[in-house]
Amino acid sequence: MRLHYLAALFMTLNAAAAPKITEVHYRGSPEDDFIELFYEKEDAADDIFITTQDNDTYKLPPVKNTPQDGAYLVIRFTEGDDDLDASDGSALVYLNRKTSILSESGDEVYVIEGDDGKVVDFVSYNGGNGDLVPEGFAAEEIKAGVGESLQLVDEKWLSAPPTPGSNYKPASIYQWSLY
Ligand SMILES: [Ca+2]
Ligand SMILES: [Ca+2]
Repeated sequence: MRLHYLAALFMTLNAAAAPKITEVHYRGSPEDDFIELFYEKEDAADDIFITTQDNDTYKLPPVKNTPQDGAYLVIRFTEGDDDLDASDGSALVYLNRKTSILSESGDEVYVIEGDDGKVVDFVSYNGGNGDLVPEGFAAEEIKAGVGESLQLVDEKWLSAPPTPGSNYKPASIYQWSLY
């Protein structure tokens, strides 16, 4: 009985899994800027949307071959060749725009799952630009330094040199620049 209960619980947790935001690069040119998501192997891959709620909602293509320890999807805004094979730990998608979807003066980033619009992850920076903070999330008082991006390291947001497709590993805590 106990085993059955645990199996059911595990399946429920898996069903709720979805990618999370791990990096936001908003201070560069449209070609430089990107959003990075981290996919666990079991994360839903085929019904995920990204938006800043400024007339820019995009459905993300499914990421394939996510390895056991997960993979990063780098979302770039201009034109290029997608690489949706995450077997090497990262994948890349281009939204084919002329401009970044990230406002340099402040914005919100939402990861949405399914057609019912459930927000599965959220971050805002520089005070946002007026869109709602979803229930269960908080507005973060964070901003990136010049030439740097916001990165989630050990559950904390910090500003560091960009690491699209991988995670930032500071040699010491003194290399973290917090704003
Ligand atoms: Ca916004
Ligand atoms: Ca990164």
